[in-house]
Amino acid sequence: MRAAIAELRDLLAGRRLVVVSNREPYVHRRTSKGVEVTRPSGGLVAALDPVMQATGGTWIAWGSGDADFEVSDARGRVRVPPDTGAYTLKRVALTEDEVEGYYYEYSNQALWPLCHMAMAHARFRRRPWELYQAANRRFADAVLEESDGDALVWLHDYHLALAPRYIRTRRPEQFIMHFWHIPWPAWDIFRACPQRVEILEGLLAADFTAFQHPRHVEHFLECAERELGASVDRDEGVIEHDGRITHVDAFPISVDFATLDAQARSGESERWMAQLRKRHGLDGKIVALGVDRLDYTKGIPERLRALDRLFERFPEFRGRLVFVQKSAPSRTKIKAYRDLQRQIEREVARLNATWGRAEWRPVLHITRPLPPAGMAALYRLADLCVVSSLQDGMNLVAKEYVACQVDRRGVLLLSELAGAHDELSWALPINPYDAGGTAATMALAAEMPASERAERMDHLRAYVAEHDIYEWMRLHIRAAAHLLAARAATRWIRGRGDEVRARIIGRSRVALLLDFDGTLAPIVPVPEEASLPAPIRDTLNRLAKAPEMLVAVVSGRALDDIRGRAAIDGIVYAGNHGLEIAGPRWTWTHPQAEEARPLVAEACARLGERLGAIPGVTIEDKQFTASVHYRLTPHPYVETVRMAVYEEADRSGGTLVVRQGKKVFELQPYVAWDKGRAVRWILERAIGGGWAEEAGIIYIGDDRTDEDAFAALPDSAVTVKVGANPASTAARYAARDVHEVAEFLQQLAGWLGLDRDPREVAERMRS
Ligand code: GDG
Repeated sequence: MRAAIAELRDLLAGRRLVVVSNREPYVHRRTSKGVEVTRPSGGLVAALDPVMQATGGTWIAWGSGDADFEVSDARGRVRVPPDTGAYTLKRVALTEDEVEGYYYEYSNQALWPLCHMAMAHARFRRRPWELYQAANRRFADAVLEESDGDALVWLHDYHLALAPRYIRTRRPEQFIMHFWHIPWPAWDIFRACPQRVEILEGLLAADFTAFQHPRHVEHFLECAERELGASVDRDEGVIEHDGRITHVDAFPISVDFATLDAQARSGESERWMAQLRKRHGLDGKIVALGVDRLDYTKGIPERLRALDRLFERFPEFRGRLVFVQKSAPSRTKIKAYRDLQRQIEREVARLNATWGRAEWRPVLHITRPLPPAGMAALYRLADLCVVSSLQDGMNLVAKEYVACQVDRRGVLLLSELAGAHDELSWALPINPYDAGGTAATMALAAEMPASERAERMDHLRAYVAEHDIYEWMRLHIRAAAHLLAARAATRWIRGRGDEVRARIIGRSRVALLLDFDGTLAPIVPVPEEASLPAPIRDTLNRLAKAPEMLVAVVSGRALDDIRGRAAIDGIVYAGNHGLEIAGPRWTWTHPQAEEARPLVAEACARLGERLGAIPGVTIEDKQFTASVHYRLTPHPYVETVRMAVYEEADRSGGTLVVRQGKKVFELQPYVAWDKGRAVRWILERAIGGGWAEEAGIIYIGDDRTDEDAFAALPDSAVTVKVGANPASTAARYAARDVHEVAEFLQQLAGWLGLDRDPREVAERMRS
């Protein structure tokens, strides 16, 4: 652990870690003996607390203890742990109304059931949503108050989906991470949420958003794509939305293996084992165990049903097997949770009445709190542990059981629907909805030979030991460190004049290749309204007239459109991502694109009929391709648009494919051609075979499609990505926006001495 923490410190490189979660790591409560401090159990606190102690950052959380603000300063801050005061705990005060609306209602009765696909429990009411927003604002305020822009802000879970956005708005440069501990649902479920756009946009304001499982990542990417029209790179795990980039990945959470292992071996735990055995008559019995917060997602009634089936179908276990259900009552203010608690109590009583005998009670339900040594003892003595979640982000109980199984006697039965399932492949899989199947697996586990149990448990223990909570922390901090390094390495073109100049001046030619929308012309809601700002037109006109200069505009627009819109004489235009290219006196069209032309026309006609009535949709027939824009289309209609476009691609039998751009679906011919191939073609035609050596090349673009051009050009080229957050680009340089592009073009004109006599200019270029 010490080595892991040292590594985390290195990775942080002096940056302050600011953790933000709903639950606080230390709670101060008033008792008859005065104020007492307790540390809530749970994986997150157990993992992050030692790191915070070692790195001395700030932890921001809701101050839920009734003496919390008595022991804190005027800003809600207190040093913790109480004995060493190694880091700052900043408590956020929430009103009773906010706790009710933000925590009990919106977090736990809207987002929790939504994400666990338990829609029968979900309700989305307006007032709780407002309070959820208010509470998220308070957390964001606390972050801004307690940190500077250099800190690494790490938010946790579904309670804080909006806070990233509130922080970003007020501090654009802040590095923000978010970890979502629960599942992210499939889009078909997520779209039931009336606040889905705000939730997604809240999370997308983070630089890095992580989930427990790759499936959750996939779902999230799909939701961003479908709901927001964000552009999504599934291979890279990158979402681009509103000019920002968010990286998305899966980092499965784990437990502090070494500490749990040591706890389970301790004399204290051994005393607890003896005591539990004696008190509950467990000696000589097969002990099966369930450990849960009392939550409807954990599948406790389903587990008891399977137990009923076990005693019914496998009579040999009657009198021999005891099921210990260790439950922690949870969210008891919510009716569904109180109902569940009663249901479980009834079921336990029924099972004991049906199967029990004077000397044998089949089910023990323990709801009293046990200290860590008591929990470790339960895990260590259990022959079977049954985790039967109906949905679960991860499920730490499964990993805690493995870590405490120091005698390697136990068998883990693990729901296929828990996030842990794919990692813990040496567990026995169960389907919680299949009571008969689960009962049969319990019987198999109970009779499993000792050698097989040990072998399975060895594999499980080796896995969890290696992939422990410190490894999870390391993955996060390392990802953050990489992104920060990439950000620091961003070579803003502004201020790098000498370096850029050296790449261009002195060659016999200069080639300036430019994307249009978002690069030369600011993005506007309606594409027809995009126009070239006058100062840029003026500079480009001067550049175009320079001798030995090649200027080309390479756009996704149709050739005629881009030519008319840019309206600069004597330059090369490439339309339709280079499928049609024209110089001052010639035009070329890709031969395969020509063949697709009639199909595009038919598709446009049909799309016009189908989508004509949908507000905000514009269909642009660009002859070789078609663009269906939906920037102004209300969200509920976007799916209809998407389906219609994909149907056209299907209908073409593979001749046309769909590409998604910024709020636009493009229907294009399936040809091996892109802006990269197009610019190489232009350079070859205009300059000749030696273009790579002869010309100083500049390519500037903001779009995903410009990446093909960045990658296709030689290392010596000046490639420039336009965007505020240009991580993960193949371009060498970056410009923040159209203004910086304009500034650079001016600078280029200056280097070429374009206000001077053209002969002098030619001379300067050779010098
Ligand atoms: C969320 C996600 C994800 C349970 N009963 C008792 C007790 N516990 C402790 C366990 C464990 C923790 O509570 C429960 O952790 P889980 O992972 O099972 O579930 P959630 O609370 O739903 O947590 C989940 C987790 O976040 C972390 O990312 O794995 O998927 O839903 O530590 O030991 N502890 C005690 N008595 C109990 O009766 N002392």
